[in-house]
Amino acid sequence: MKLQDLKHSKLRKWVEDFAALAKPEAIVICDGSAAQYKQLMEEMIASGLAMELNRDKKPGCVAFFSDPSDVARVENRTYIASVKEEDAGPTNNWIDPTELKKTLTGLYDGSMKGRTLYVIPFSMGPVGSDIAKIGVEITDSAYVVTNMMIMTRVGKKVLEVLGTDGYFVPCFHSVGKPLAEGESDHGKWPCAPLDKKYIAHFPETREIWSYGSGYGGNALLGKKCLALRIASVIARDEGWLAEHMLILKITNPKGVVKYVSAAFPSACGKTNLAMLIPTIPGWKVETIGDDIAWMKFGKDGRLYAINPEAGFFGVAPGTSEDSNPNALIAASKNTIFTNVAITEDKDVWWEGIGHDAPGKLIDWNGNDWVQNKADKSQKPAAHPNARFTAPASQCPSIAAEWEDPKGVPIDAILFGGRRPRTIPLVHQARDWNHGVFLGSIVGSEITAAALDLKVGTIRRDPFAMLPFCGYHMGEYFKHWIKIGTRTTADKLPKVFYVNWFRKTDEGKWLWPGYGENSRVLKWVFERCEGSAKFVETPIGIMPTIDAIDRPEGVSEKDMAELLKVDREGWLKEVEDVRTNHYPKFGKHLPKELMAMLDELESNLKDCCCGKCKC
Ligand code: O2Y
Ligand code: MN
Repeated sequence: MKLQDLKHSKLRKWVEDFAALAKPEAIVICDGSAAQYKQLMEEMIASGLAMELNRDKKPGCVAFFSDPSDVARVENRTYIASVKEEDAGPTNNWIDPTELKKTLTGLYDGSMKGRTLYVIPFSMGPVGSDIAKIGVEITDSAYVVTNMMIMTRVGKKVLEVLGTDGYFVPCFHSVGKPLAEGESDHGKWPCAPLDKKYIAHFPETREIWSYGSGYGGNALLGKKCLALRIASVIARDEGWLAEHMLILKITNPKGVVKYVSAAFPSACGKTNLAMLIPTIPGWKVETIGDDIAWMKFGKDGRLYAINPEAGFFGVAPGTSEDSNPNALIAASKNTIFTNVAITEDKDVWWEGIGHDAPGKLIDWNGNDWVQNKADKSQKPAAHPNARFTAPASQCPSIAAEWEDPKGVPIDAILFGGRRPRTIPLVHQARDWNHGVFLGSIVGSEITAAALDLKVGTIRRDPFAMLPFCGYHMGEYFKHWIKIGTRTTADKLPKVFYVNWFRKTDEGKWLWPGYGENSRVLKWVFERCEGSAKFVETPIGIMPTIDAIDRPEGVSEKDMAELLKVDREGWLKEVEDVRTNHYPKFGKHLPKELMAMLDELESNLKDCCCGKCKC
């Protein structure tokens, strides 16, 4: 397809204007065809940017290796450039939009010299669905194009829906590495230095401008940028929810189905939960999505969720037969691997894959690597944030209705995070506003030194949306409260807080996790049906000690610990929320949440012994 083939005059002019600024060598319109995907891959393999993997072991798979400075989302270079600083709120980086556009226009000037400008028309959500949103990304990275072809729906059908004047979210992306006359990348990953990287969002005009990074969430602009940061603003204005949530389907032995969405901060196992294989006989879990949920009210007053994505951009290290066999199958063909290690027979390997490295590897930096288990300081062969980009349709646990444009009716919403202490295995909110309170205090233990945070401390990540909310988080809390007034209480999802990450004082896991989490899902399911055994406690509704069958290795004492109300720990939690967390939101904090905090404190103080579930 050529630029002249674009029937949408505004889109054509937008591309022409950007091309005049970025000065690419050529312009290609992405039609989304398998032939185009193949051609781009072949070009990248020929140029040395990509490595074709073993055709027998990993058919249709390729590996890429990024620049060491470009390996993950960069939160400190991510901006919400609202007109007023106050509207971005205390949890986002803000720059005046006029100033930021001036800086970025300067950087985009000539940034695509020697490169091809690709135009990617993409749909978040099934093409043509009422809930879907269309974006168009301009990029100079064929790696981005091929990843977008897996992660979203790209091409001609999207242009047909756009017609001659349909609305699209405009997204600019450049790797920020123009080529001089005759220069080539020589197979090296192109990007700009950290201080030149910008992931910018303009919420009022609903634009995304990204520069300098070719990696993941910084460059695949449909995902975190459109489907969360910009969509959260659209959702606020239109009365729905754009959330950092997986969606799963649970079927009980009688064939009754419930749909659950769950928000956990990044690196808390959302993909594993979304693809879980239950250990309890007769129960089935299927996948609708692993990262993002858009939830809108149906005519029946219930919240319906769609997964706006078409693929998984999953973390490879730690993915194994034990932790997530479905993800391994999803990524066994037609998959793009980034920053994994490569075996001598051109297969992939990463730390936590479930078997030792088979002989000599090439690590993600391109160096020879031989596993030395005795050397505790040996650098990993795969980058800890190495990824697989795999089509969702290849996942064995994908639900038949995963692309249903109506979405699926949500029965329960789970919040959670890594909390080694205090937070029990599961508790349920008494009502919607209590659920909003639980979402607002979500936190997770820092497991790796990052973002200047100390390992072992708790980072609050409300609704797991801290890096992804496109506006003031206090106003986002208000939006959630308002959503609860839009229907009757019986139609709203029930809200739960789960914690698979409890540890003993000696640092041993109290709960085995993975497939055994199905026991907790069963209690959630039965609470939605009204059949589960429960008890009211100062923190909310909890299972009785015998309501959840114990997995092997979990003693009665462990279970009591997992389901205990730790009054002292919770009072410290209240204190932390009151002094460190809530004050950040100032006058934007909804009064309902402060009232919930006061009620929790008085419940804990009124409790007769602090141990019982009175
Ligand atoms: O590091 C990146 O660029 C990707 S981050 C990511 C990818 C898939 C799903 N979730 C996340 C996240 O950070 O929440
Ligand atoms: Mn995520």
